[in-house]
Amino acid sequence: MEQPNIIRMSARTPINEYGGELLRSFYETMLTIRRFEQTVEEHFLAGHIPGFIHLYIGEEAIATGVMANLGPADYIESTHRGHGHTIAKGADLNRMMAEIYGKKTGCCRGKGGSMHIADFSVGMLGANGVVGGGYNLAAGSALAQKMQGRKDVSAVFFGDGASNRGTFHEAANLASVWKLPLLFVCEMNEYASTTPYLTATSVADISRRAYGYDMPGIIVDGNDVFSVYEAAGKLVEYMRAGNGPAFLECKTYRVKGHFVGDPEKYRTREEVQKNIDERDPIEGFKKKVLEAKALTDEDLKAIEKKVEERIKAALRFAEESPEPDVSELMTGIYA
Ligand SMILES: Cc1ncc(C[n+]2csc(CCOP(=O)(O)OP(=O)(O)O)c2C)c(N)n1
Ligand SMILES: [Mg+2]
Repeated sequence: MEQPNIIRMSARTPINEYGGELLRSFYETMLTIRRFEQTVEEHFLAGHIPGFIHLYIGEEAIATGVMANLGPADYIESTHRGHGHTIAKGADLNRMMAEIYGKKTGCCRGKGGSMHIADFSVGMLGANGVVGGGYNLAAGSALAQKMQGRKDVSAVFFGDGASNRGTFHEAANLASVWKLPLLFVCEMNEYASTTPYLTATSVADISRRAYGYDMPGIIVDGNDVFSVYEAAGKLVEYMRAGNGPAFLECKTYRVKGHFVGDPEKYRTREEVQKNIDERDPIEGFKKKVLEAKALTDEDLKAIEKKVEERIKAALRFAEESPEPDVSELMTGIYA
């Protein structure tokens, strides 16, 4: 029998060989996502933000490691938990925050909110409130890239729960048949809303499904930005060479509730705390770079200061922006 082309890997490059610029960008991106979301959480709970909020806290290494391999001409499709992907792809923080506040200056003129942020200027084609709604859109953007003879790729992010939607199988099959440059990035965070992973999914490793569609897969610790970066790098290189789609499975954990306000009756506080204490991607990164003496405390502090200023500015921008005009109520509607 043929061996499945699915492998497990962790980062092999010594941290000192990454170069200071890349290491600083990892820290800045992860910390920007973390602080942006903590700010959104605080202001949502204070009643300043309408709608629903799903937080990506604890999963920052995935968006950061994948996106460090992509440029503005590469496309991504995101999920209902999309702030991290959007920030890592380079969207404007001010316009993102304004969108979450439902303000006129938001990147979708305040009509989309948290679950529908898009910024085409950086190749971020959209968050998506429909679980599993991104695969076929990303297959479309990958098809466009291929037909235009570009070396660019598309990536679709999705959760363990979303991997059980039929849309996954449709897109994976077509991407394989047409050899589309489409990276499937599974964020295996152990829960789909209130449902623990193994009670609803047929395989221990979701990446095994890649085998059925004849695409290579890599499984990594999704809380280790170095492993995500290196694995995604290999798969993106494979796709840019015209070999077709690939699958990256990132093992992570959703440390926050499914949405802000989730009573979390389906798991214990101890389980959550253990993951926070032992697997936090930002704390893990800091420990590694400081131990390797690849960055100093001062390097980290300078980034922390810059991030705080950007978050404060984004919040101020959102708060001070006007509400959309009533006259815009019926514009931008496809019917
Ligand atoms: C088609 C569809 N079915 C159900 C829902 C309700 N829903 C929103 S998020 C979610 C769970 C998604 O879990 P997963 O894909 O693992 O992503 P995670 O929330 O863990 O990041 C569900 C069932 C939805 N939004 N869309
Ligand atoms: Mg999940």
